[in-house]
Formats: sequence, C-alpha cells, structure tokens
Amino acid sequence: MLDDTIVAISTPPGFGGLGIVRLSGKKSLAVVKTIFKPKHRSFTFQSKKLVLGFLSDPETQDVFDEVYLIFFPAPHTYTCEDMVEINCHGSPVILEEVIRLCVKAGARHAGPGEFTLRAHVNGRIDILQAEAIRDLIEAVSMTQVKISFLQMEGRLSRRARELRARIIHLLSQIEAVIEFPEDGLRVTSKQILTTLEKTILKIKSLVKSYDIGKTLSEGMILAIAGRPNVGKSTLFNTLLDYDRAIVTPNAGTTRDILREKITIVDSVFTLVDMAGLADARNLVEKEGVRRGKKAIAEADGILLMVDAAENTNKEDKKLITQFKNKKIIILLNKCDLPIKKDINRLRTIASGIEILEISALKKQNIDQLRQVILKTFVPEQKKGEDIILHLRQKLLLENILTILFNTKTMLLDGYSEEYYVEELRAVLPLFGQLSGEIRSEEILHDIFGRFCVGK
Ligand SMILES: Nc1nc2c(ncn2[C@@H]2O[C@H](COP(=O)(O)OP(=O)(O)OP(=O)(O)O)[C@@H](O)[C@H]2O)c(=O)[nH]1
Ligand SMILES: [Mg+2]
Repeated sequence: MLDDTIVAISTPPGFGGLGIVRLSGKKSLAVVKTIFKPKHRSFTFQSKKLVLGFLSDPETQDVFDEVYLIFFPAPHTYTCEDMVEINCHGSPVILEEVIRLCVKAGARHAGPGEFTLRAHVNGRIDILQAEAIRDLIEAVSMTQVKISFLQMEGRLSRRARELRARIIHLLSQIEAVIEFPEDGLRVTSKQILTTLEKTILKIKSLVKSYDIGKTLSEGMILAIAGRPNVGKSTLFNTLLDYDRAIVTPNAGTTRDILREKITIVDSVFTLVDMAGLADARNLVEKEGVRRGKKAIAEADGILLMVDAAENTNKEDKKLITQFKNKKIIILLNKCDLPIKKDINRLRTIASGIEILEISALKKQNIDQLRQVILKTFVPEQKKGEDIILHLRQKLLLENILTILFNTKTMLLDGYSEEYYVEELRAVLPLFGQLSGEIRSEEILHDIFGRFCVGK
C-alpha cells in the first residue's frame, strides 16, 4: 500500500490566490509529466528548482492553468519519498481537475494524514512528532504553536528517549547484579533507588504538565452557574461577544445546556450556560436543572453568579457549600443597580473564594473577570518546561509511573533483584507505544485519520 504514489490538495478548501497539490511516491514526477509542460522547452527537472509551465489535459491538449512546480527527490523530503508540489491558482475546480488527471495517470488519492503517516512509517518522525505536526496545524494560540513546534523538532521525543535510556541502563545494571553477584562493581540498592526516584520525579512533572497542556489544546470547561435570572446568559453572551443565548427578564429562560469556546490571551475555555439552579416548577425546568447539575459535575471550574440587587444569603450559602470542592469564582452581578446584597456576609460565607463585582449587562469589570479567570483556572507555566498536550501521552506516562512506583516499593520491601527487575522491564513497551516504535492500528488511525496534512 505504501509503495504507491499518492496525490492530494494541500491547501484548505475554498478560493485563494494559490492552491497546492502534492504528490508523494516513486511515480510522482512521471505522473506530473503527463499533465505539465515547462514554459521553456529546454528545461530539465532539477532537484528543488522552481519550474514554470502549463497544465493541460493529455487527452484534449486543452491548457487550463499556468503553474510552477517543485520536484523534491527522495530521501530528504517530508515523506522520505520522491515528492512534487504543484502551485496552481487557488480555484477548487482547477485543483480537483489536477487530482483527477493525476489519478488517471496512476496516482492514488491520499487518505487524511497519509503524507505524515508515510513520514512516520519511513522513519523520519516518531508518533510524538506526528502528534506535534497536527497540534501545530490546529493550534489556536501562539503558546501552543511554540510548544508544538519544539515537539515537532523532536524535543519531547528526545526527553522520552533519555528517560528510556536511563531505565535500560538501570535494567542492565540490575541484571549484571543477578548474573554476577560476586562482582565488586555491582550497583547498590541505594543507587537503584536514587535513579528510580529521579526518573519518577521527571515523569511526574511531565504528567503534571498536562494540566497546562489541556488548557492549551482542548481548553477547560467553565460552567456559569447560579439561581434563575441572576444574569448567567447575559454573561455568556458578553464573554462570547455576541447574542448566542436568549435573555429575558423572566426567571427560567434557559433550559438547555449551551456550550461555546472562548479564548482568553492564550488559553481556550468551553463556556457553559445552563438553567438556573432552583426548585423546578415543572417537568421542563426539572430536566433543565438535572442537565445543569451534570454539566457542573463535568466542569473544571465554576463561575458562580449571585444577584447584587437581591438579598438572598440563604440560597447563596447553599450553592457555595455545594461547590466547595470545585475551583470557583463568585460573581456578584448587576452591580450597576442599587446593591441590596450584604456583601460582608457573603464574604464570610465564601471565605477564601475570590468575589468579583461585575455588571454583565453594562459590561463592567469584564476585562478584570478575564484576568481572574486566567489566574484562578490556568496552571502556571514554568519557563522552558516540557508540556504534554495529549491524554494518550499522559495515560502512558502514568502507567510508566505506576510501574516505577511498584518497583520502588518492591525494592524497599526487600524483594530480590529477580523480582523487581521483571516489574521494571514492563516500562519498555510503554515507552515504545509513546514514541510509536510499537505501532497500534488504533493509535495510527487516531493520529493520522483525524487531520489532513495531505488533503
Ligand atoms: N441591571 C442589570 N441587569 C442584568 C444584568 N445581567 C442580566 N441582567 C438582566 O437580568 C435578566 C435575566 O438575565 P439572564 O441573562 O436571562 O439571566 P439567567 O441567569 O440566564 O436567567 P435564567 O436563564 O432564567 O436562569 C435580564 O432582564 C437581563 O437583562 C446586569 O448586569 N445588570
Ligand atoms: Mg439564562
């Protein structure tokens, strides 16, 4: 399958100044030559040299675009195969025609991510780098771009290789102890313990970095909760900057869950609006409250809104105690109206929780709210720290950690080397899965099937 020649449109769908078609595989140049005629007849295709010319249908000889193309000979290319890039005018009709003619000449239409899959299968990049390429393309902030770029260049792969090498070295030392117990150079239990602990610390910090990674890639879920009519939907719309949710003066306006993404500086959040939390008056409200509670349980943080123009301490207290185990900010809304709320009392009830006075309607203190959201919910990033952006990576590293912990416990409990070396050896396939040395169909499909580098 991988030794055929593939072709795909590399630029996004739609109209543009330029549209790029790429080919990869042994027959790339031969396929292109059937539809491309250089402007200067004396021209020969040279490596990485721009060639100006015309595209035509070989059957009718009808010329339909003036383009330039570049030939990249194997092996120093994106896929490690011969590649050709045709830079056409950015018309979907032209690009589709180029694909049709290339397929007719023997190329196959590439599947999503197939160019990157080839780069991986041909050994140029590992799975961590392939994931980083996808992250770079899909990045929503410059922070994410910078992290993904470093990982695409192999920084995380190097880190994983170093950790793996450290464990392999440890394994060989322990195995030497087992085989030549009388050797004077044997590694001591204390040395093994130190290496284990150092490795555990490094992996722990990588696992922890996913807290930041997740806010950068997937974003955190922030639920706007509170009693009916406190202004939740108004705030939802204000933070989104358009009228997404219906707002009325009637309590019980919102019934369904509304979810939308917002970006604050470099962090992505999924903002959730919901029904007000109160005793439901009918079936619809009851279902709204049930869904709201579920959304709150799934949220990473809560913006708990209370109405400054009402004195409702008892209800406030009830809600605040409900959410004590969550990351939470209290928003005292409608501060443009005369304040009836006993703010001091509220501060006592909500001790230790940030309370911010805002007006969602008049957009007062909203910039400050954005800053408080960042401060409260986004973990701090240390300079130069490695950040992992994928749950897959986090789960594998956690499994590695468990094995290291088990090994450490066995060592401390006085088990002999034969026993804990077996345990420790189990981390190697996990490192293999992390870098993609051990391939699984499922992971390949997940990584290469989800993004279209080649299409
Ligand atoms: N004066 C003032 N009125 C506000 C403010 N925020 C919201 N309101 C008004 O309060 C009423 C209810 O606002 P919504 O945003 O629908 O409140 P909600 O919490 O989503 O209400 P439910 O969906 O019914 O739970 C509307 O009339 C809003 O215009 C504010 O900051 N100041
Ligand atoms: Mg509402």
